[in-house]
This record gives sequence, structure tokens and C-alpha cells, in this order.
Amino acid sequence: MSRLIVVSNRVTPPQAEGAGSQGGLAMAISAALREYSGVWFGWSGQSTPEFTGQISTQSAGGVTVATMDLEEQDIQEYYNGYANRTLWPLFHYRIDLTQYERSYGAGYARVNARFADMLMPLIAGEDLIWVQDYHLIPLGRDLRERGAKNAIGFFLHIPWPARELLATLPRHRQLVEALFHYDVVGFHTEEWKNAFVSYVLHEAGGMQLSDGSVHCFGRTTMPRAFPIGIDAKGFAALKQSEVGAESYARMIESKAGRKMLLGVDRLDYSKGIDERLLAYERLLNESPELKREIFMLQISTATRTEVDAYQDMFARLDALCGRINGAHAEMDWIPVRNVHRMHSREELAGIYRAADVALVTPLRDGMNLVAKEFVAAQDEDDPGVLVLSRFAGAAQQMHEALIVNPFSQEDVADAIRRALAMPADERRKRWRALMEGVERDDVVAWRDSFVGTLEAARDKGRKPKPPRIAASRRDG
Ligand code: GDG
Repeated sequence: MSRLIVVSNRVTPPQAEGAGSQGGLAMAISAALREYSGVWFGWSGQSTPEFTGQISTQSAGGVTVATMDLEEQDIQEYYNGYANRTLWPLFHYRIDLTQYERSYGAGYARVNARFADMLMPLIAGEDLIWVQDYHLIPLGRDLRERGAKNAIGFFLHIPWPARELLATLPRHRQLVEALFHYDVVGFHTEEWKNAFVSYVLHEAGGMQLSDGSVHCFGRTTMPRAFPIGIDAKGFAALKQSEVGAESYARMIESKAGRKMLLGVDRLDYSKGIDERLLAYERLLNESPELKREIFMLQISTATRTEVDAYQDMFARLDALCGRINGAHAEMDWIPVRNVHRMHSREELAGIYRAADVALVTPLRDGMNLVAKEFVAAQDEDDPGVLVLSRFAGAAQQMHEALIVNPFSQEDVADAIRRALAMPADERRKRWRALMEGVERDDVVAWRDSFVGTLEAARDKGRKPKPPRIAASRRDG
């Protein structure tokens, strides 16, 4: 078996799992690498006064973890700048928040080149290289320029924007061109993949070939949807752990017979937290009979605190929760519990299990793992109901959830009412179908399907090439 080298912006060693610090991507990667004798390379998260080009390596759970430190200027321009002030908002359809600064673009190019310089000596002939996410789009091209002949794949964890939005980005063609140095380009959903193909055909004048690959800028790549999953069995087991069972018992006691609506998010404008609270406020105003019967627990953890768009989010959230509580609370009932503390994975599993309704209502989300974790943590005899935004990638797989438009307070309030009133039989039926999908399309299936496609692309590249037949070419 070839060795797998995974490259991502941040690296969280697998043994840190359970410590409560891993985001969606980190959880998925450590689960994916666990069975490989793979290498995981990325930024340590630390800054250094001057870039030294030194790599620290450590072995953890069969995985070699290799990290480098970055200079403060690199972190500001590449990470807080181009990645999180430019690409993240733009790819989440927020051009109003997108900052287009040349210095950010220069920092992004510089750090990707640093990644390539540092990674080249670690690469052996047969290694498969798998680059993760929007921080590292140019890395494949930078590696090729340094002579890498390996199969290199790229996976995007966030949405791919509509081409009209992408066209607002200065040098958007160069960004897309860089993707053509990968053998495989993966997206969570057909929708994001189609948006990419649409750009290639209509904006860049490329063509799609009969096998689904796309040809443009003199190169060919294979775009495909690989919906990410969770470690479903592992997550379901967490709720049975000592801490998981304890947090479940604590939640059940504090529910005092009421039904709990649950939101769990990194505090990010893409997650639709304010909109969700406004929908809940509307529900309380429209259905006063539900008061005292329900409450909402919103867990929102801090993220990207150095980026301005995130800085006033806690203040806004607290003000909104304060307003709802001020208007509706009674001496022995509070409608919203607003929690910013981070919980361990085990605690989280217990909390999910105790919830009656999960509100996963992002305005735009690549996939959303919270939806899948909630399903995995339910008890089969008495499962909760998932209310899911149609704009989360997860909605394209989780059809048995109550699918809502998160921009419509009425729509979300209706879905909450429906979830609260749903008979146990229907809840079980929906949950069984959802759980089947979460178990089948888990993180191992995601890894195997991506790596299998990358291996196939490598093997195909070794054979003599058949003549190319254009399946479709639309004018641009
Ligand atoms: C990106 C894409 C895509 C949250 N609070 C706590 C905590 N979390 C964990 C959740 C979940 C993760 O954070 C969030 O994952 P998401 O998938 O919802 O979102 P992003 O972090 O934005 O991830 C996303 C993902 O990449 C994977 O491709 O699905 O669309 O945006 O795992 O459980 N974890 C702990 N304590 C908390 O308080 N331990």
C-alpha cells in the first residue's frame, strides 16, 4: 500500500482527540489517518520571529505528524488574511464581508511556497499526496514546479461559490488554474462540484470530457463529490463513556421534563446562529403555549478571534439571547441557555443524546458534521429530530431531516413546531434512515473513496493515453 501524505493548514495530533479542541476537519483527518501509516504535515499553529524552515516530527497513533512554525506576517496575511478574510467569506456567499487585499494574496502565495519547500524532502516516489482545504489551493502547482510527479489530490471542505461570485475575486483565474495541477479535486456535494465545473466551462472556456474530467489551461483534472462523514461508531460509543453518560444524566435532570432544542456551532457568521435565535423568538411570540414546555441550549465556541468579522459576534449573540430571555423568562424558566464554553467530545455526545430537536441551520456550509454527530448520538427507541438547513451540504444526503430555509424565520419556527409534535413512530423511522446513511457514508468511506480515486488517477496516468473526445463544450 502506498503511503498517504495528508497536508492541511493546521495539524492536531490524533492523541489530542477527546481533549475538546478539534474542529470538523481535524476530527475527520485524524480518523482517516488512524489506519494508515501516514504522514500529516502542516502548520503547528505557532509563530516564530523568523521563518527557520525547521520541521518538528512526532509519532502518534501510527501517524507521523510533521509541523512547521510560521512568521507573524505569514499568519496575518495568509491565515487571518487571504484564507479567513477573503476566501472563507467569499466561498460562503458573503461578498459583503470579503476583503480583497493584495498583501493577503502575496502572503497566501508565499506560505503555499513555504509548504511546498518544506514538504518536498518528505515525499517518496510512490506516496499519494492529499491536500486539504482552501488554505492550500496553490500547493499542488507549487509541488509540481519543484518536480513532484506523485499523484496529488485536493479536497475542499467548504462550498464552491457560484461563478458570478468567484468572478469578484481578483486573479480568480489563477486560483482555478492552480487546481488543474491536481489529479483529483474533491467537493462535498454534486452542487459544489457543478459550480466548479460551471466556472471552468463558462468563465474559463474549458471543456468536460466523457469520463467527467475537465480540461482547461492545458491540463486535465477529475472533479468529484466525496461527501465527508464522521466516525459514526466511535461517536455513538462516546455517549456510553463515563463522561458521556454523566453529561447525559446531568442534562436530563436539568431539563426538568421540558423539551430541549439544541444548537452546537463554532461561532461563525456562516452558521446562521442569529437567524436561528430570531426564529426561536418568533416561535415564542407566536406559540406562547410552548413556553415552559421547551428551552433552547445554544453552544457557540470562539473561533478566529483575530478576524474583525468575528469580533463583535459574541456581543451580538449575547444581546440577542439577553433580549429573548428578558422578554420571555419567568422566575423558574429561562428560554435560552447561551453557553460559550468548549465541551469535550464525550460531554458533547451526552448533550446531543439528551436533545429533542437539533437546530442545524447554517446559511451556507460545506457539509456540517454536527448534523451527523447528533444523529449518531441518539437512542434508537426515543430519537430526537434533526432540523437541517437546505444550504448545508448535509441536506443533500440527509433527506429524512426536516429541511428548512434558514433565512425564513417562519419556516424554521414551523419546523420546530412540527419536530416537537412528531409522533415517536415517525421519529424512529426518520432516525433509522438517517443513521443508516451516517454509518454507511462514514469517514472511512470518505477516505477510501477519495484515495481510491486518486490511486486510479495515478494508474491511468501510467498507461498510454487514449485520444481525447470532448463530451461537451459550452461557450464561455
Ligand atoms: C468545516 C466546514 C465541514 C463544536 N463545538 C464543540 C465542538 N465542536 C465540533 C463539532 C464538529 C465541529 O466542531 C464542527 O464541524 P462542522 O462540520 O459543523 O463545521 P466546521 O468546523 O466549519 O468545518 C464544514 C467540515 O469542515 C468537515 O469537512 O463539514 O462544512 O465548514 O465536529 O462537534 N467540539 C468539542 N466541543 C465543543 O464545544 N469538542
